[in-house]
This record gives sequence, C-alpha cells and structure tokens, in this order.
Amino acid sequence: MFKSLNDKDFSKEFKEIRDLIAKSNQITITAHENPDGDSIGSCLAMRDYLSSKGKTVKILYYNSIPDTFQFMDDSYSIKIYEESDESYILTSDLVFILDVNSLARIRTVGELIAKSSAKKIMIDHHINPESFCDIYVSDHESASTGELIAKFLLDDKEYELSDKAARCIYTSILTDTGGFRFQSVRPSTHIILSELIKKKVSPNEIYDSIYNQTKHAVFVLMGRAFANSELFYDGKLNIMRVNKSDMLELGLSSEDLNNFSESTLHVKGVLAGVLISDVPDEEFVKLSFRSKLDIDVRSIAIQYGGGGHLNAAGAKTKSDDIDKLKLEIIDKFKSIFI
Ligand SMILES: [Mn+2]
Repeated sequence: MFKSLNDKDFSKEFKEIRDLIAKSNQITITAHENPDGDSIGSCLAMRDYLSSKGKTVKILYYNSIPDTFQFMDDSYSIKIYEESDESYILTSDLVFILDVNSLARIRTVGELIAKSSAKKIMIDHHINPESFCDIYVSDHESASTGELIAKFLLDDKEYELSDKAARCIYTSILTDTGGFRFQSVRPSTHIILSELIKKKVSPNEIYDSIYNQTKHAVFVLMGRAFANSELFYDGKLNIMRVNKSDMLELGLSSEDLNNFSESTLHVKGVLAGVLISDVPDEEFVKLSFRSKLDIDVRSIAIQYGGGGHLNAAGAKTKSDDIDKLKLEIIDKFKSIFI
C-alpha cells in the first residue's frame, strides 16, 4: 500500500514484532509524560490490536490524560502508574514504547522499563532515538506515531482493523498534524486516513470532541486579549496580553491558556506572535512565542530561560513591570524584522 511512496519500509520490523507478540502474553504499553492525542490514540489502538490476539495488556502512564481525550478511552483502560504496577512491568514479556524515544520522558515507568528483562519495541516519530530497545520503528518524517501504528496494523493480513482502533488513530493524526495542516503531512497520511474513515469514524464528532470545548470564561478572556493586541514592525509582530485582573475576575488559571498563542498568527501579514500572560496562580509571567517560515522564536525564548521549537517556543520569567517587559521583547525582534 505504501511501497511506491518512498516512506521508510518497516516490513521486516513488522514481521519481527508479530513474532515477538506471538511468543508473549503479558504486555505493557507506555508513552511520554503529559500524554497528547497522538500518544493516547497510538497506545489505545495498539491495545485493541493486542487484545484481539488474546494478550494481557496494561497501558501505564506517568500522569493522567487530558479530559479532552477521554472519549477515546471509553473503557478507562489507561492507568496512571502506581507502585503496585511495578512487578507487572518487571515481569512483562514485551513492552511497547510509543510516541517517545527517551526513557527520561517516561519518568518512573521508564526507570522500570530499563530494569525489566522484557523485549522492548519503540514505535515513534521523534528524531534521534535513544538505544534501549530490541526493535525500532522510528521515522521522524512520519507526521504522527499513529500513522506508524496504522501501517503496522494494516500489515497484519489476519487482523481486521476495529472501529475503535480506527477512531484512535484518526485522533492521533488529526492532533499531531494540527488538523492535517502541517508540513509533515505526506501522501501516506491521507492514504491511511482513507482506510480509517471506511470504519465507523466520524471526523466531525472527533473534531468537535477536541476543538469545540472552550470554556465560556476562556472565550471571554480571548476576546479581551484579542482586543488589546498590538502590531509592530509594519504588522509583522503581533503582541497579545492576558492580564492578571481579567483572569482573577473570570476564575481562570494558567492551564486554561493552552493553544491561545496560536491565534496571534491569524492576522494577515503577521510573521511572529507573542502572548504575554500575567497568570494569577504562578509567580512567573508566561511567554508564548509563535512564528512562520524560518523565523526563530526559540532563540528568543531561550533568552528568558525557556525553549521549544523554531516556530513554537515558550518561557517563564519574573517581572513586576509588564509594560517594560513588552518593550524589551519587541526590541529582541529588531534583528529579525529590521
Ligand atoms: Mn507524536
């Protein structure tokens, strides 16, 4: 199905994984801390597959999944690791490490995986995997881990993709491609999607479950932040501010600000955006940077002790004068825009 597309060929690894599964009974699946749509979808789809083969499977995470993604786990099969799970991991025959390529990012579960004599399989799309596994399905050109899981499941001619697995993988791809918008989307992404929506997958319901869930108070806060947005450097830089007094009035905390900063780029002509949030529940001011093309906002975030990616970065800084901080940030864009 994917042979002509120049995607990395994992048929050898897929066969080896199936052989290992056949020899195993007790299986652990895990993914990175602070699980997202891709990691949760990948783990649940893999669990569904392994259960269909009659295996005993546990999905163990370091911390809980966001409410937004609970719809995928309707049977509550994802568990937050507790000490009583230690022996399960240590005595597992097989461990799947999905959507993550370093043990440190799996935290406590990762420490136990390192000690376990289980065979370890990594399926992931991050660059530079650590070497602690027996089999690697690692492709940093894949837009999501879910796509790699889909390729593995579709490669097994004795397995019929379930509606549930299809919904989970669809969610993986949707979320890790920002709604099929990112550069990482390839022809195979859409071939996989076409296989998924042959099953009972409702794109509009999944979209609605994830993206149309904004709290009204957050919506009001967004309105205020939009209203005070200011453009600099001939409209190339957009700065938005969230005030502590507004957040207190609306009863919101820093975790309500997720995905807020993305909006700075919606304005025509804007190439970089900054959201300065004076949040009431932390003693820091949160800075979120977004950019287009090759504009490197990571280097600015680093100057405030933060980090991230070229086009999306963040930092936390102390400031008792936000106006001054704003002017300082504007100045840091001088070398980019002048
Ligand atoms: Mn991912």
